[in-house]
Amino acid sequence: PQKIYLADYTPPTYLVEHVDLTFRLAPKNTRVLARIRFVPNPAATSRDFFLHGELLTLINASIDGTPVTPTLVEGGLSCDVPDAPFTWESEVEIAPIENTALDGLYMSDGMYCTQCEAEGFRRITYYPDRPDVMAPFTVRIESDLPVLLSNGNPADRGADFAVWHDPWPKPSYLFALVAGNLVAKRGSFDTMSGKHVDLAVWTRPADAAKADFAVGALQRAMKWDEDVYGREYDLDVFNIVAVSDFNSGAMENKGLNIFNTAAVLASPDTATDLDYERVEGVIAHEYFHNWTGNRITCRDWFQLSLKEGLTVFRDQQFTGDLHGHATKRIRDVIKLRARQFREDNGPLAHNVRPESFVEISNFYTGTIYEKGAEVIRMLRTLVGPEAYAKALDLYFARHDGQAATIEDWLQVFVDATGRDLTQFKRWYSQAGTPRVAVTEDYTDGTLTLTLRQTTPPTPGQTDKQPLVIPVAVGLLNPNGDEVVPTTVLELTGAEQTFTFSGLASRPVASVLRGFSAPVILQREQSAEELAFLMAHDTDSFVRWDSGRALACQVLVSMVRDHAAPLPAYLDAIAATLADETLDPALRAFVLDLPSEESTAQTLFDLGATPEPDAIHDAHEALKNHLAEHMVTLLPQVYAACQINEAYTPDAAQAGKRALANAVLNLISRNDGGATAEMQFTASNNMTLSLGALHSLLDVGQGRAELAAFAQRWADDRLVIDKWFSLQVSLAAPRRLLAVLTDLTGLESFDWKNPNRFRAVFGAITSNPAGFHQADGSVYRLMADWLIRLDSANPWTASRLSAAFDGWRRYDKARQGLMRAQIERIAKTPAISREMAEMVGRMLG
Ligand code: HT7
Ligand code: ZN
Repeated sequence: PQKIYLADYTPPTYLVEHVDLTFRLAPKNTRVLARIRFVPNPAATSRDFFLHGELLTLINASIDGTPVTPTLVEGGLSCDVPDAPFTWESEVEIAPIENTALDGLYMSDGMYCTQCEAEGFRRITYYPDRPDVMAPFTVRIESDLPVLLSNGNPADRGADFAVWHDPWPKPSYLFALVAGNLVAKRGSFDTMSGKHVDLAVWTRPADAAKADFAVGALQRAMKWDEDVYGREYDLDVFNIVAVSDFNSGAMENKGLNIFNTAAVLASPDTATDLDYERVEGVIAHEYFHNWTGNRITCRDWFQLSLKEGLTVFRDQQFTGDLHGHATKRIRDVIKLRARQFREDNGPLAHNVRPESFVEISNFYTGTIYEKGAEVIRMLRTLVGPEAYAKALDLYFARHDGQAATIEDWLQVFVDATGRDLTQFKRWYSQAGTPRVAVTEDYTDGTLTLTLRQTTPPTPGQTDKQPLVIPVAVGLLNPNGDEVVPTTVLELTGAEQTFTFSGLASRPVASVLRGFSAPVILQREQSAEELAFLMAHDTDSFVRWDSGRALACQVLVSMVRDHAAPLPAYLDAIAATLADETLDPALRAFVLDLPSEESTAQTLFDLGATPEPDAIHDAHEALKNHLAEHMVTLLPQVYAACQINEAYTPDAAQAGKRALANAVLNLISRNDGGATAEMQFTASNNMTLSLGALHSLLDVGQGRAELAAFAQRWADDRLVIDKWFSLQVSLAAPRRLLAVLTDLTGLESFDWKNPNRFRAVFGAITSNPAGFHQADGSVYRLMADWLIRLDSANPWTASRLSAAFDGWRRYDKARQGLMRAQIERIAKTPAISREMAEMVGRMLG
């Protein structure tokens, strides 16, 4: 497949002044009439005219009213056109009902909806489908369905048509259309300049009661963006639509966000506390795109992180401001390490700004999103919050209405602060997770910290240059008092030393506070020192991460040396759990052990070949040791976490429920699941029900509860997705194949629905010992299903194929088995371009 290179960028030959679209909706034969005013681009180097188009049947085309016969080529058409402004008209036919890829115009539950990012608009009509062509759109929808929506403001409505006008120039990937039998939960927002905005969250009638929370979340996001970034909304309406069949979480189409039902619907009995936080976070994320993505968009798809990294950073700030920065940061780092570090360590590693791709859809990754956000967080740390705010004001003022680049983004920081960012820019062009080794020396009241950075080679990039790494450090004296508050050390060389003098005694250094950079810290620390930081550090991130580092040491020695867990570790966990001055949410996090996947990576980094069953057994054994060690403490903590008030998803209640569920998981190892059964029966919310079910399955119980759960929630697809996931992620490793076979044989396993498919095959990565069964049976089953899904929905299939990305870490036999499946996928006739690129990269 053909690769596209960043270096080959050329400006569009024609720009678009205005677009008029008419949709005559019908499931099998929708007609799309386009009237587009083109003008020559003075910045262009040629006058070639090419319009993207895929899976379209061209009915007719004309230029300035004269019929033309364009040349149809793969991926679009070309045509002789004037070297002057002209009006292009075309009519095409498409079949939304046959669109199982969910890209372009498709149908879900009888409703028409669209997904155009990144390159779906070309499946709707012929158009220069690239983000640097921005235009105002007028859209007429003809249908007798009751709700007809598009971008912008409503302009006209009749019995069987609606017209929408979007005055803000936008790229085609932000186009959206929805038509269906929907109901609205309404609200409003008065902006900082007094403009009234009507808000609506549209759902199927059966889901109406689950949309209230989303309206409130949207209002909170709108207010926060005004207060913190000075960004005001710019249309009269803001619509959100919930769709059951959707490839990702949500889409920021101008004025008409389209959401996966999983990312917008919430009610106490069907959504967990984490779901609530996610719903609010995704709503905020899509809303924030109105400025960082829509008003200022990307010049080309290589700049994807320009909008995604920045918008993730903004939604992280928002959730932290609303619900507490400590827990938010820990959650984000857990996700970053699981998703992005894994990617950076394997064959799919790529730059935050890639330099080439076959399919941009394969680059909606942890690196573009989460590492992109980390890069912006570092920039803010380095320049300080005031300079960051000044640079952002300049960014909005300078680039509003433009399609910008990473260079434009960095230049506003250069201009606002005078700082040279030449070296910092390497974060965008160098893949891989840097390792920062820390050594220390204490002599005569002076602590010398030596920091050394290295970045391992990644595919196509062997030579790595030093990066600018902000390392936030604080020092504690042996009593646990902070003697040097947080100081940001700027590591720019391969090796650098930093001194702290005038110290009365040898301090304990707390390093990488707040996870100030997306790096792996390499530091020899004794169990005592880690336990000390767990107990005393003022930085909640290092406090938690010290517990993680200790757990990691314990797990490695359990796997490698069959050692018993260190008493110092068990005591430190018990002390943290018993500390009632600590936020329950933070106490819950110390019980959250590193995943089996991360233990496998740690062992691999230490030169060992990870053995998935041994790792699984060690994790189980450690949980049993913890349960035994805290046999009297656990029920006390559990009792203290009970809540008598009505359910709210706020941080205080959510923290207590998180702790109750974490503790319950260990209690179940002591009481065989008796307390969990009681919690399941008594629960009136999904957080506690699911927590109880999880604990029961973990100890081999819960069959009756699983059946009751399935019966109660049979009509709620999102809840049944949880039911599927839980069984896959918690299956005993040797039973996973049977569980998968049973689940995929159920009538309710609607494999073409991305949420359902992900609920099963996305959950496999949380069960590594099951996935890596030595006979390769689960690899084979997974590959079979990926091939099947690829024929219907390449986007979701190719993303899930990344489950195989760690294949080189394992023993020769497993490597061979995994490689065989990856090759089988690669050789499948008619495999999609998306999947071909993914498996090609994995085989390297
Ligand atoms: N910007 C949106 C990306 C997205 C997407 C990409 C490819 C295929 C389907 C998709 N749905 C949404 C979502 C976001 O980051 O906000
Ligand atoms: Zn986004």
